[in-house]
Amino acid sequence: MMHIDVLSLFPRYFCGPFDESIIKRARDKGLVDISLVDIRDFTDNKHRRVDDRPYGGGPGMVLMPHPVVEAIRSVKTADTRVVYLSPQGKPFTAAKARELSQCQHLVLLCGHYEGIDQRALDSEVDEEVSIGDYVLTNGCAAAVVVVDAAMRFIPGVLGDERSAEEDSFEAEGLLDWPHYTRPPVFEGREVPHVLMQGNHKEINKWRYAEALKKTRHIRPDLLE
Ligand code: 4FV
Repeated sequence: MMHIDVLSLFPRYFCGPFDESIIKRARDKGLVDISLVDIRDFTDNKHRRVDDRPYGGGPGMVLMPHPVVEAIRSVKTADTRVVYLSPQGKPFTAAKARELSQCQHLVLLCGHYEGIDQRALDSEVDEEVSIGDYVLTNGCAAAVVVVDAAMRFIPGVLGDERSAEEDSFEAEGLLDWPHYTRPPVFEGREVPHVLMQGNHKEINKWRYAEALKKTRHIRPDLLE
């Protein structure tokens, strides 16, 4: 079973995303164990302060090193992978999601304020990952994205294993083909006939062609 510790200043942030739908079912089925750690529980001052002003000046506050390293060390073992979510990280991809899904123990460190004291990162973090080139109010949202994407690669999490294998970006690295279901005609718009004929060779050819067309149009970079 994969064990994930999510370290943040807002453990309650995760109550919704981790207690619904596929993630909830996976936890209930014992396919993954997710624990929420409050970094503020590891402060060394009676005011439970976790942030302070940046050396060298500038706007905002910085997360202090002590509570961060103590929080990480409180859960870290020999086979732990510590991932810090930050805009300075490597772009998060399906390949990274699959890689992280194979970890026995994953620690996700969620930033806040302007960032975390670099000495804590140098001391305890294995890698930095970014979910995109924009700035969030805190790293918790990024941790939800990483947990959700990684868990889909854990056998038994998705109803049908094929789903993760046939994902966008997985099969051939293309965007997905268009999907249709009943009714056969909706507001005058019909379902493409090839999908109604039951000829799976023709269906797969059509789907691949549609995926390629969409990828060329929306994400030509994926074809390079
Ligand atoms: C982020 C990202 C992100 C930066 C300041 C939290 C925020 C605050 N994390 N991918 N993009 N983090 O914007 O992962 O500390």
